[in-house]
Amino acid sequence: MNDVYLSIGTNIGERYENLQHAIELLIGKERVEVVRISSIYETAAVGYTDQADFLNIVVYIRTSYSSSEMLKVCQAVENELGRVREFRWGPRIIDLDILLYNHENIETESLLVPHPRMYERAFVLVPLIEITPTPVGEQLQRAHETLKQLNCQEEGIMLWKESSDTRFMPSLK
Ligand code: X6L
Ligand code: MG
Ligand code: MG
Repeated sequence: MNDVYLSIGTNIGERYENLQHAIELLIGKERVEVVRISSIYETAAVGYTDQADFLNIVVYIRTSYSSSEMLKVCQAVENELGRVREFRWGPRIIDLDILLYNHENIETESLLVPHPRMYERAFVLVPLIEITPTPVGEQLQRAHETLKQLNCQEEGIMLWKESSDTRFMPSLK
């Protein structure tokens, strides 16, 4: 079994429903076990900033899929929600990125893990740290250390719905 952290973001349409739909699709994959879901954070767009605020979460899953199979699963979920590729860093219905895959460093043409810019992005680090209170391994330790140096208010990260709120994904509670 492989331990995998995914970052999920959305800033088009019914953002909350998009997150729920993506999680339901992940739960529906027979080789994926959704173990933990962070709170939902509303985050100012970075990269290309002239677009709507995002909702971002991090999800911890266990899966027998290889990293390249998991990448295909993420892309399938994006397609099932009707994602169309517009411009780089532009608005999207849903985006699923593999942050961590076990403690591996993966460098292929289609996949870089750990996600190359995860340590610079508060919208990734805040929910990741929330669901990894005891950081195990070099990558999570670095994530925790980096976050201490970021000011979440300056970074435009707002708690939008706490994960203890059982209206979010009641099937997991
Ligand atoms: C300099 C140059 C500084 C580029 C930052 C950061 C580029 C992030 C792209 C950057 C730079 C990205 C989300 C988002 C995107 C999201 C929020 C990206 C790719 N995805 N903003 N921007 N949440 N809040 O999920 O992450 S586009
Ligand atoms: Mg992304
Ligand atoms: Mg992506």
